[in-house]
Amino acid sequence: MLKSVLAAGAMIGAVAIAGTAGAAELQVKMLNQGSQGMMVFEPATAKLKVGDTVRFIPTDVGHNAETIPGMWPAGAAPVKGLLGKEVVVKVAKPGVYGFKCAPHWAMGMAFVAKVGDGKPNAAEAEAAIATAPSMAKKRLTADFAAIK
Ligand SMILES: [Cu+2]
Repeated sequence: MLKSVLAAGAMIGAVAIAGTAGAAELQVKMLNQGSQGMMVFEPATAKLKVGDTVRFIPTDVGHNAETIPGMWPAGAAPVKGLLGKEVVVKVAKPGVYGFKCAPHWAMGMAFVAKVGDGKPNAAEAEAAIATAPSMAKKRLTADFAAIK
């Protein structure tokens, strides 16, 4: 309970109105140490509107943000950010978007966004948790519960 309250607070604090047609930008930090543990995206989950953007900020070096195979809406362009570089992703289609940090995927470094109702690929994305490394599986299971 406390965990979800903290996550919600962080999310509200990080969403800034971008000025165009109600679209918002969510800032996600890539951290060596966050409130939920080591090697994390913070926040680790979000519920977004179609047309919002997510800005991944490498607060610590050695992280990237890229598409998790099987956790991406059909027709949305896959993302592969460079190590230590900011990446801005516009979520233009409804669905569930999973991002991982490639160097820390085995440690469970992942971020999941539900965009709109998430339905186009929600079931498929959740099923893809089974293919993740064990630490990622654990975090993703909690992340998917948080965006329902
Ligand atoms: Cu990382």
